[in-house]
Amino acid sequence: MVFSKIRQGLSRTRNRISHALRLLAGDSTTEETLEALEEILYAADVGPLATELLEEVESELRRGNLADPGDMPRWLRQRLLDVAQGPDGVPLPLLNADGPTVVLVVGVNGSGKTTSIAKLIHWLRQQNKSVLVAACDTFRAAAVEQLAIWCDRVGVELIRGAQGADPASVAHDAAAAAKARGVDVLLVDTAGRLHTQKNLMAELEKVSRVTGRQIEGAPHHTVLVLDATTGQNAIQQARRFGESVPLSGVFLTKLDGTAKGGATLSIGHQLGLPVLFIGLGEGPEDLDVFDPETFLDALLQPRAEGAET
Ligand SMILES: Nc1nc2c(ncn2[C@@H]2O[C@H](COP(=O)(O)OP(=O)(O)O)[C@@H](O)[C@H]2O)c(=O)[nH]1
Ligand SMILES: [Mg+2]
Repeated sequence: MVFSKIRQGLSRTRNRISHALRLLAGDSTTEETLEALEEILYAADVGPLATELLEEVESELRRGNLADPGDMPRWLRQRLLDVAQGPDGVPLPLLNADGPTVVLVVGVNGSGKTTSIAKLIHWLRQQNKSVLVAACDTFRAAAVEQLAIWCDRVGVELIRGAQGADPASVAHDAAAAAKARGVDVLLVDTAGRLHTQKNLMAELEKVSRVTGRQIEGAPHHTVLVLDATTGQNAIQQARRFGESVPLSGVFLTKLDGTAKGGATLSIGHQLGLPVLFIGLGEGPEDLDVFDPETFLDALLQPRAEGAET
């Protein structure tokens, strides 16, 4: 995705931190510097990471480091980069050499699972990969219809059951079809809410297990979709899902429109999970493979003269 789109998506986060960044780059007292840094970190909602970084800076300053104006922005960028690079991610492209790669997509209702699947379809089709989709959110009729519309639009086959069908049986049929047709990727959409949290987790475990009976090693990836606008709340969600199904990484949605873009940086750090993709809009093309360097440049670079974002 073009840099300007990421910049635009992050503009609300960036607007909140740009003033403080200017202070950091100037010649200021220790106290002013720390205040500016604190403002940046809290504004971006990087969570507990803020306290850690502030303590680090204080000790650097005590030792007489970071004294030159200009040192601080460089230091901050480097430290945020270390954090954003996080644990070793799933190597992208995330596909098996032989046989279908099964990607289970999980997350709470409204986090953007179905939209993210449309984006993943678009991204995979651009790489000439064949895709099959399983509608395992059978709990809500509208959920299947929404997915059907996306699939129709791009000419990708959808495996669906009758309304209220057992999601595991849909997963079973879809995995069998993926194998028989030799598709590259099976994307599995799942429910985000059931009568109880316990039911939901049991269902996810079952869906996950069933695909593994059809295709060796499946699901090869379980991607947790998190809404960036929920900030630190997303961390709690991630923990709950992670207790039921092993997670490969995060698809962080709705980074356009939020001032909490910094959560992208802290999520990996707090959960030991890599951010794999970011969502920057409602359209199927609004996906980016998360790249910490590009992301940080988009977040921290001050507005260029004459630029509109
Ligand atoms: N602005 C924005 N909206 C998004 C993004 N991803 C999803 N949405 C919107 O969030 C809402 C819920 O998405 P949906 O895919 O139905 O969530 P699900 O319940 O997890 O399947 C919809 O209105 C989507 O258009 C994103 O990256 N940016
Ligand atoms: Mg959905």
